[in-house]
Amino acid sequence: MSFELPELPYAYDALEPAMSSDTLKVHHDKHHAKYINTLNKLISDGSRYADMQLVDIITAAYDANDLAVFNNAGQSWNHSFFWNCMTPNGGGAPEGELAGAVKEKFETIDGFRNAFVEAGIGQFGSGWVWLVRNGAELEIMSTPNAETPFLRGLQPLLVCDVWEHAYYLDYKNERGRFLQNFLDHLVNWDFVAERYQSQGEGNIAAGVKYQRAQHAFAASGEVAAQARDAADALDGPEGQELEAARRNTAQRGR
Ligand code: MN3
Repeated sequence: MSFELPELPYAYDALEPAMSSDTLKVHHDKHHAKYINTLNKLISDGSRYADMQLVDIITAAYDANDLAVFNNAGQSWNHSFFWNCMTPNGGGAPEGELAGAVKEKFETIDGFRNAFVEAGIGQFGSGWVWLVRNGAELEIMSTPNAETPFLRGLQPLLVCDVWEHAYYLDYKNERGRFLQNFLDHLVNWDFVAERYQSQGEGNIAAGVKYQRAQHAFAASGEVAAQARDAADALDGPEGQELEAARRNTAQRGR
């Protein structure tokens, strides 16, 4: 299988001035494109990854500590997700049920904002800052380089790229100011709310857990706990939905 660079869901200049056209062009057309092109070379003919969906490649390469494949596959997925997390005239505060969950965890919207910015600034070197769903609860976390929360069973809801290439042209060394502007003007809360509501379809963390359990079950007749996980996942009401969702979301970068 070979992957294609997804088109941005808006024009290059649609996020100005919070994110310049120059930044978006280089970031999408050069950086994101390079990850996808490199991945395609690494997984071409005969590779064990050749027939896998993107999320399965990420999980398998991570579990096998296959860093070149993992980094390029992870970055391919993370960037697709990141583009969807932004929208022209975005930002502000979440609404409805998601707003309630944010307040339950962070007390106020400002509490959430401060924690998100702090986590982004605190990520040493390159990486990503995320809002994730951990069961019923929301969490903020950062990941280094190409890592992604669904590998740890956490459902990604929102991400901001804090690699320097994401903000240096516009904000120089001021990562905190970039994160403030991301929250003020760019966040696509409708997309985040949609991710938050996703239980079966779109719940990539559950999909990955299910997939890993299946692999473990196939690989060993002795791993009783994992076999039980797989059986539970298959028998559960969400089993079939998850399998379909895993295929869909792997392709859509969600
Ligand atoms: Mn980037």
